[in-house]
Amino acid sequence: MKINGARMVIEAIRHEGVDVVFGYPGGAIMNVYDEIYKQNHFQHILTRHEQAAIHAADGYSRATGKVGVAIVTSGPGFTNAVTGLATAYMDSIPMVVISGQVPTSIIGTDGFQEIDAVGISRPCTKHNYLVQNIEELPRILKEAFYVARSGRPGPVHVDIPKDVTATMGDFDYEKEINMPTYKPTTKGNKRQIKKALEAIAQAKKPLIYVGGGAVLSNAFVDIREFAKKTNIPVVETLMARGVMGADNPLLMGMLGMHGEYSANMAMYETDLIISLGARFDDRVTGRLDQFAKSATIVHVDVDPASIGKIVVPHYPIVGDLKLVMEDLNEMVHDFEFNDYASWVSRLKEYQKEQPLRFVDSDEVIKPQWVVKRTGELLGYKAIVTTDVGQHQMWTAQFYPFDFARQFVTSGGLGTMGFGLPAAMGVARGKEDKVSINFTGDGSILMNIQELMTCVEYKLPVINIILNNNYLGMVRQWQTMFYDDRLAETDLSTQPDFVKLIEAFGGVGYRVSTKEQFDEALHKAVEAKKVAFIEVIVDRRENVLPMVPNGHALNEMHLLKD
Ligand SMILES: Cc1ncc(C[n+]2csc(CCOP(=O)(O)OP(=O)(O)O)c2C)c(N)n1
Repeated sequence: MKINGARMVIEAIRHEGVDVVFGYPGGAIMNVYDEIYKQNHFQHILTRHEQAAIHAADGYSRATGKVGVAIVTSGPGFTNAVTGLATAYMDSIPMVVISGQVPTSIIGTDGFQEIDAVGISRPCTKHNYLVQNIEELPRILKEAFYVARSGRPGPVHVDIPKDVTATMGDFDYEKEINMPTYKPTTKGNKRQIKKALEAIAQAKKPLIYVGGGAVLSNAFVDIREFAKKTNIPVVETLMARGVMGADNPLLMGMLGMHGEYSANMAMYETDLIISLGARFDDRVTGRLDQFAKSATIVHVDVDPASIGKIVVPHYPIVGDLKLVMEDLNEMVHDFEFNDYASWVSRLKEYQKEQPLRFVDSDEVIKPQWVVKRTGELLGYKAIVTTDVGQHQMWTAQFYPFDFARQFVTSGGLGTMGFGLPAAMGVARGKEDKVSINFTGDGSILMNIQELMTCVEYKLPVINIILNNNYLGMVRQWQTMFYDDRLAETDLSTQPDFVKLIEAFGGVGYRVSTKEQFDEALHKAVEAKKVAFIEVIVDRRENVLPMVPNGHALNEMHLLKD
């Protein structure tokens, strides 16, 4: 039976088992929307901006592990989507973004709402396609989902001209994937794994360094098992929060620019790094020529291109982390490991000497307190998203993450405006959890229009606005490194956040005492509606520890008593 190209898009989404699509219509994508109108296989959520549609699909993917799908129109619809694509790309999030394009006969003529979408998306997608004719559409759709989720995951963009969505063709979706130039390695090389284990067994101060790949490959149970079996301490990147679980005795905390003292010192002193799905980002390594100077490095990654890109490992292992961990856990029994007890206790001493802490106050609410308190009250019952800034770092530091996929944040790109739409995707994908978004008074205004989407689709996102009347993170750098010259970071001119959310149809609470916060959080959870809890916090609080730019990991600014 022949169907049109637009219907093929619907059928592909249906075959992939996707139950929600986020998007925004327009001229070039109308044929697809006409088919969306007629179908009942999946829900379509109309966001109020294309950037938000991509972030929502992204948040949905990060929380559920499924491929996120978003649909936008050509020209301005697509260009609005670019920040979302780049955000997902930097964090390797599996996603398929479908855009409409002007008809093939008009391409290249500067037609109305024409833009070179694949030209623009190339540097911020894993792969992209401009569909030339109806015959290749089914294959491209199938490949798009496959490429998005296989190997190192990432966003894939499919640009479809309007005449292609109108043309009738055969839809044969079941056929095998045949991509001769794209064959991701999944199984790690056993001999190499064995050699790595030999080195690990002989190290004196080995350290497991876990990154976002651990979340993407669902390897967290295996990593916990490996650490426990070998008694090797673990540090997590921002993207790996939750992999070990906050109470795990082997977890030395998050490392990096705002990492915990114990974690950064562990990385500074280790003689063997076991990097699991991490990419040695500059926010993690600090000054590179001082990083892990004499450590042996084992680097496991599904993407061969990311191995050796920043530091050259002694034992590279290419493979899907979950499968490699299964091998490691099986082969570990053949080795006699050194006793790491004294190394672990040394790091525990560091934790005791310089715990992650803040100076609490009864006069004014400290932002760290808000995060900690939310964790005490909700813990594993919440999935937590953030925007970008100080509040993001405090959330990473102080929320007690129990499991992978509990923390949804823009790491690689650091995109303000990510939090609210991503939390919508979480709320839709994880209906049994509370969707909490920690945000700043700067970030929340960047996609504020999405409150309307939350109201329309009953997405009960609770936004906790840590209101410091500043673009806090930038203000912190100005204070510390620019002699307190606060160029364009004062946000004292503000909307009435409570009235604002009420105007959209949500609920809002303004809070300036601890008691009020507890009550507001309780009410917001009960309300099951999109909510603001605007917390008036200490304006001048800084995120510490901090490794200043260009410094080594052991050169942290710490909190002074
Ligand atoms: C889209 C975008 N523009 C600019 C920045 C640079 N930036 C990083 S943090 C920050 C300040 C964030 O302020 P706010 O949301 O109020 O959070 P706070 O740091 O006060 O917690 C800015 C401007 C960014 N990350 N993203």
